[in-house]
Amino acid sequence: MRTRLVLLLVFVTIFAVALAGCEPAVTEPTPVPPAEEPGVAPDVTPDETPDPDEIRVIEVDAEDFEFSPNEIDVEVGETVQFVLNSIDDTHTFTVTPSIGDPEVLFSIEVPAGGTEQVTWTFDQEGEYYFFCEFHEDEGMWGTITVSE
Ligand SMILES: [Cu+2]
Repeated sequence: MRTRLVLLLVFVTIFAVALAGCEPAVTEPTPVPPAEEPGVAPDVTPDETPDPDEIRVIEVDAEDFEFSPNEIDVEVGETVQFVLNSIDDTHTFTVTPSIGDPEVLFSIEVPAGGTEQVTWTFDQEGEYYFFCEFHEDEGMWGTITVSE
């Protein structure tokens, strides 16, 4: 009687273990990967932003009572960034609509060794004038020709 019970227990145990051991193999068929949409790649749109409002940078050196360049051509409607580099002294880059016109459109002052910049859009054609407020009499001036 006792041996039977032991045998039964052993049998049950073996059966349970066998069942448990089989279970994964039976209930887990070969895992099918969920629909992962292999075509979906990270967003890789090319970073190519065309800039219609491109700003032209014009560097102007102020040195020895001269601007270089001292003749600048600009198209009507063009936006220009002037970068004034002062080499040897404090200078200004002062722009008027024409020679002798008291109206100052803009003016930047730069100490020796410094750099300043100003961005301006020329909406009207004309012969603009620029000069250094300190050294105009020494010939420190130039022209900006704005044309179509
Ligand atoms: Cu000057």
